[in-house]
Amino acid sequence: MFLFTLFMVPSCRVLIDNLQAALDAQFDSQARTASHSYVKYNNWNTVKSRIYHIITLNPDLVSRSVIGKTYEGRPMYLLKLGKNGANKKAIFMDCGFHAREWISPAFCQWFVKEAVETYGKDSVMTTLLDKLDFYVLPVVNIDGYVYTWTNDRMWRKTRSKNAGTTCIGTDPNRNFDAGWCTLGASDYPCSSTYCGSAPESEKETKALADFIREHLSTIKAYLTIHSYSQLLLFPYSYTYNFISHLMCSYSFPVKLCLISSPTDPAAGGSDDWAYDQGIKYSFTFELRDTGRYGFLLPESQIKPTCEETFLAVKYIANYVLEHLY
Ligand code: DDK
Ligand code: ZN
Ligand code: ZN
Repeated sequence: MFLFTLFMVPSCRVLIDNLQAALDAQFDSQARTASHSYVKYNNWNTVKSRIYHIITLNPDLVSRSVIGKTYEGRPMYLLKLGKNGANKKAIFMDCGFHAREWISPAFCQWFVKEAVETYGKDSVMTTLLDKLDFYVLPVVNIDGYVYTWTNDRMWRKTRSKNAGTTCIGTDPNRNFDAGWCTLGASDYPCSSTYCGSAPESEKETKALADFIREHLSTIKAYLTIHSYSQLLLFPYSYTYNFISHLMCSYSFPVKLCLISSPTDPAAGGSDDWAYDQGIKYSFTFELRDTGRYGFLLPESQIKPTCEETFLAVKYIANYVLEHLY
């Protein structure tokens, strides 16, 4: 959202004047070990082993499948959470579309942990997992995520090669077949919002879209987790929507404002595409913060961010369960 806004508005504003200080400040948690922690940012290897661990400990609630491979050949793991049951409807949630939005994969991990820990204790979560399945894709753009740990913390796109240029990558959230590359996306491969050579040109977006197409009869909600801005966005972003809804709802259990993005079009997004497939509860989350740290959100904010977002996801899931269609 942030970079995109820069293109759209005539004037710019410096949000972070000392980037190195912000880079250092993100690792402010006390626990500095190589092992996994839910209140730290974890690299892909650590996330991967934690996924394996959680399945081993909760075989009756969590299972794993591979929905495809990334451009660089990494398996894309999809977790399925829920008690075994017949004809269950499902909620699909993904994290880590954009490599530098580290709080996003942190939330998907938190969600899985919190769901299995509160099953059998919290009555709402117990009902949710008894009656629904959650498909959780913890990191969509794994290659990009790895690259932010090894080379460039601020990388956003995939890591695929583009013909005729040395510029790398496509914006996975401009790569879906929903008004593809019309508004708020670039057809220039060097742009951070490059839409790709065609809809689903990226192996990662193709794998995600294929899975959703194959499970359309069961998937009733699509949630995609990004940062930052603290917004909850609903379709469409591929058209100018002059009916702007801004509701910072008081009944909603989080401090998030719900908007459709009328002034900031962004065609080719997964939420709009999922909505067009008939999934009527389709939302993009933009987690903390509002710009103080931006993508470099300090680790001390992982817990509060995940707690408030968990409430929101639980609330939406419960609503979907009570309004099955
Ligand atoms: O992809 C973006 O630029 C942001 C998340 Se960083 C979301 C844009 C609005 C929703 C796109 N359908
Ligand atoms: Zn964003
Ligand atoms: Zn994003």
